Amino acid sequence: MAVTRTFSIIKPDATRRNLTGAITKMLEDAGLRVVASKRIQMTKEQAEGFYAVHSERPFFNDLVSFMISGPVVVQVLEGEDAVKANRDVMGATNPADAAEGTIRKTFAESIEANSAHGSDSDENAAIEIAYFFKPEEIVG
Ligand code: IDP
Repeated sequence: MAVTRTFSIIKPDATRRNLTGAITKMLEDAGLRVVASKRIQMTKEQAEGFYAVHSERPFFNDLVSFMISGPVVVQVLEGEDAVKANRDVMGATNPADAAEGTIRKTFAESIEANSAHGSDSDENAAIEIAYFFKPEEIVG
């Protein structure tokens, strides 16, 4: 298994409840290393671009409003098969379906305010990392 990178967001519901450290510890305990991290206030345009794949979904406008409702922490994570390791510890999109011990089962408030984002493929990880980080901001 190769060491790869993925992209993570600690979402506004989690930063509002001061869970940045708790969620980062769960990511680290899952074998992931934070090689870039910054706390930002996303603009509406940034959030719309990030979630463009969902632009036809009924929840799109609410999702964009939620993602700009407060600060987020964007991170690049590195580890063995990082996309899978991150998605495993994050848990299912809907916290009602998420396994015990996952970030979303532990912290998510709803299917929308579900505390964390993680890329779903190596290809999307590369696109999402480049959307928020310059190469020199990533220090492995
Ligand atoms: P993922 O974040 O688990 O990969 P996606 O299907 O890519 O799930 O959805 C992106 C985000 O959109 C979710 O994390 C969640 O915040 C929001 N979302 C997904 N499905 C719904 C829904 O049915 N209602 C409201 N928000 C949703």
